[in-house]
Amino acid sequence: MLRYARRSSGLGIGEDFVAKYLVTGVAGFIGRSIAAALLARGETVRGVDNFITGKRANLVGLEAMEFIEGDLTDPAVCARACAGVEFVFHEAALASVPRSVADPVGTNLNCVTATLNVLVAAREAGVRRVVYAGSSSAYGDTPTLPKQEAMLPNPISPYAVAKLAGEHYMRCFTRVYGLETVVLRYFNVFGPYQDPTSHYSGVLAIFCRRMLAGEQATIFGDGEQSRDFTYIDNVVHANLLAAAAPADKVSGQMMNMATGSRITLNQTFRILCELTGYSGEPAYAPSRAGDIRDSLADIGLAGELLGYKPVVDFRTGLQRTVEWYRLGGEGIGSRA
Ligand code: UD2
Repeated sequence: MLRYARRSSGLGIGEDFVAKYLVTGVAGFIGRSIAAALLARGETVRGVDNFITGKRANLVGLEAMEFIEGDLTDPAVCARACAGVEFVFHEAALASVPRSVADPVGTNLNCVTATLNVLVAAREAGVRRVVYAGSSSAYGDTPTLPKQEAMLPNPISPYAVAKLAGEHYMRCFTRVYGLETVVLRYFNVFGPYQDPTSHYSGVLAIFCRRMLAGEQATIFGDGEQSRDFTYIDNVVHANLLAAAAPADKVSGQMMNMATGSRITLNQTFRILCELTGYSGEPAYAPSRAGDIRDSLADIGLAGELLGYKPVVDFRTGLQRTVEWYRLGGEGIGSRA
């Protein structure tokens, strides 16, 4: 029996269309990248987004996907999105530490309530597995490096609390309801399609855009804070592995998703000067509230449980990212 009927024509979604994969937050850069990889593999995909931070332009190239515009804080949207699917990649969130400091309630709603709604709908729809986008911010500002999964979480921003609550809900739904869940704790993901236009955007997207335009970038703090910046292809690769891995090995588990190396913002700025041709100096401004000093992952567990190894290193990823922004990728969306 063909469980997942494919749509019959190149235009529109036939009535028999049933997606095997749901990607939430599909108009965001991580969701978009996962959906593109699934479609390239010939999978049937449904995506959902409310465009609070996602961009319509990011859906260009994903026409083979069924798309639902809707908000996951609405249980009816979650039910529609989950109907018939086997795997959910839950990427939707209101990312950003400073955004959460400014609006903790909005972050809670779009991260915690939405995640709980997705889990309830997934369970009711008979979804097999939910793969969740966790955040390295869960570790907080503890000095021990690298961060290992067994360490006690110590979230220091509303965003970190909200993303961590989602992790707990995942594990709880596995234990209590038998729904398979896998948590990938992402460490500062970057790459093409990341929105560089908001002051809540990831630092590398902001820096690429500004430096390519010959504008000064601002470093918050002394620039000696460090991150395990993770190129998007590594995260996509890990998500596909997490969906396919045997349940007895990965269900109910949480693991770091990163590269296992770190770099300071000052060093990163210098590399970006080389890659973009920018020749000025950065401006320095006071540190942001809720900011973490150093972040570095131990990626041993993902290696053990998923067979994960980074597929693109930081410098190569940064080169590709700069090129994408240089070619005007932002807002165009058609460059894969
Ligand atoms: C946190 C998480 C990350 C992800 C992200 C989502 C940590 C260690 N990481 O990233 O995994 O969940 O949240 O938003 O908690 N900065 C500047 N200038 C700018 C913008 C940022 O200096 O114009 C600094 C910022 O103060 C921070 C660093 O760059 O020290 C990285 O900031 P970010 O917003 O890209 O990501 P971060 O680390 O808050």
